[in-house]
Amino acid sequence: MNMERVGQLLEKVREANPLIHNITNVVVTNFTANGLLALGASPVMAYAKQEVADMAGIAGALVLNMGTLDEQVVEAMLIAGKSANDHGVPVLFDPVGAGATPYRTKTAQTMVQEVKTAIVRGNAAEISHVIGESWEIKGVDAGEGKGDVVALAKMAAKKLGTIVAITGKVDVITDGERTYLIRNGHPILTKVTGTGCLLTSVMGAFAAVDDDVLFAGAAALVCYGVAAEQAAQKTAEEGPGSFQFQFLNELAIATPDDVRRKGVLEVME
Ligand code: ATP
Ligand code: TZP
Ligand code: MG
Ligand code: MG
Repeated sequence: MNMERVGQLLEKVREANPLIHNITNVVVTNFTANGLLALGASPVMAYAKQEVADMAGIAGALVLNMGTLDEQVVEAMLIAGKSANDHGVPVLFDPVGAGATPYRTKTAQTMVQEVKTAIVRGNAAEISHVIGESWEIKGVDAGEGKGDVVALAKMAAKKLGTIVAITGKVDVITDGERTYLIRNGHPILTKVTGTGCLLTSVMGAFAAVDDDVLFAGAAALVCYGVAAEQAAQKTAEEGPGSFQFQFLNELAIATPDDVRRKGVLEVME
């Protein structure tokens, strides 16, 4: 039943071709735009403070990613986020590297205070630092923290009043009450930069087409993980370069039936 719905949502994204406004980092910009296009969404990157309110207001979702911060980007994110809130546009936030430096941690905390987010997605370390808990972190990669990721996600969701997704070997998404676990994906995703950032934008595309943002986020995690598995099956032995290209292909060609057959989505009571 759930997997049927995941497949339907994938089709809905492709039919609706939602406009996704991204304010993201310089590392992943091109990969993110190509990944959204492959999936069937319509990406736009717009940063000028003179236009971000207008762009966010007409988007299907706004994705704020703090991978390469500076003062102007932060100002633009706050303007865009507030406009999205005013227009009922879901805001997704990726607190890249929160905890790595005080500036990143402070900015992430400001963002979740000033902007009403629909989904915050990050690794366990980033999410823990957004809520003021400590978790080992190195740069933008999560350390091998030992905490309970489900408990952390629920605590963050309740504290921030938003849906929280923590990704890694297993992905967790929760609104603090309902929780899904997703066991798709492949370790080679960790060898291509921007696979987390693109994922947050892909979740934006799913959130843009369904009001049940928790399920839409879970569906995005399943589809993304299945596309990665299919790409890895064809290219993992060659290495991350071949995988990266094939992954874009699989975002475009993975079918609702692939997702139904290979998706692993658990509901936690
Ligand atoms: P990090 O900086 O910790 O790598 P990130 O922002 O890149 O974080 P990830 O947690 O790597 O985000 O998530 C990106 C995608 O990679 C998700 O679909 C996730 O399920 C997948 N993924 C990450 N690690 C693994 C793993 N060991 N096995 C399978 N899939 C994984
Ligand atoms: N440095 C700043 S942003 C960035 C790097 C390497 C990309 C991080 O991408 P992801 O998706 O979190 O791996
Ligand atoms: Mg990663
Ligand atoms: Mg990341």
